[in-house]
Amino acid sequence: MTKEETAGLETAAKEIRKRTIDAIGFLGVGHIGGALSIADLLAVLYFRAMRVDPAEPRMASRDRLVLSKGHAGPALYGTLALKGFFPEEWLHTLNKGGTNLPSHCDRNKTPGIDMTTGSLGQGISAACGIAYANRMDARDVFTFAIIGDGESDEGMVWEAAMFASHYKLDRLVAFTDNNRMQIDGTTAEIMGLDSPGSDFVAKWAAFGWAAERVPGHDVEAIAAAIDRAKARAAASVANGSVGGGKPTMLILDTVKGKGAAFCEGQVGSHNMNFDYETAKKAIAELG
Ligand SMILES: Cc1ncc(C[n+]2csc(CCOP(=O)(O)OP(=O)(O)O)c2C)c(N)n1
Ligand SMILES: [Mg+2]
Repeated sequence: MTKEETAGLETAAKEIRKRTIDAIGFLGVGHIGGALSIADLLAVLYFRAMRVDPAEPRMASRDRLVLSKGHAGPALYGTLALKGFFPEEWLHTLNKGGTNLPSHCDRNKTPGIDMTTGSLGQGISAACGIAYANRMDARDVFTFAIIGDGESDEGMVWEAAMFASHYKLDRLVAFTDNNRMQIDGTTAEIMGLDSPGSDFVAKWAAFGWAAERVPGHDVEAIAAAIDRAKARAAASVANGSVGGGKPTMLILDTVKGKGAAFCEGQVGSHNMNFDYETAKKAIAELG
């Protein structure tokens, strides 16, 4: 990746953060922590990795994204607005009556949203179905899915893990937003799934996935890891076995609330009240 490309993605991530903070701050409450931790990933997905067309949000040949941790919807709305899926003004209607942007993702309300989510565990399972259906329809598309580390406490996540490897869904590329915090505590104290000797990479690999750990705020590293997943899928096509390989899980080590001093690294950032003045100050600090 060129220096210019990296700088472009970093700028996109910053713009996504600004829109996310602005939208939630304008409303006064929301899931700011888990939204900000995926901004860099969303920048890489929508400004490099995914084939999407804002003018045709439902085009059959698009790559899909399922935001399984649907409470981080505002970060995806910031991304979709930046990409041109809908007018920026919509961001100030977040979670208000009659809005097209509910707090959690709804595929029937928002252009560019591929799956309704919010009930943790279900999104990754839906992503498996989408990837499987696209293969049946011989569509050359990738399905991406983002789950939370706390969400990974849901048994349904591991049912999806079994399904995807059994059916060799090598065009499914999933990410765990490993920000080490969940609703009211650290993952280490509530359900330590990523501890030395029994970590996320080993768990997903044991379920038959190609799994690796990636620094989650490094756009270049995220892009390279997605490129490797795409190369693996292309190799299985070259071998004459479309969809013959492993699904990919990238464990992104992230920081909850990344980029906003008023909430970064705090468990309390999960669903936080903050006023518009605080939002404006954090946006100015991003530069
Ligand atoms: C099935 C289900 N149970 C409980 C909740 C309530 N809930 C919303 S977010 C959350 C914590 C999720 O933690 P994590 O996946 O780590 O999210 P992040 O840190 O990325 O915000 C919980 C328990 C829910 N949305 N769905
Ligand atoms: Mg978390």
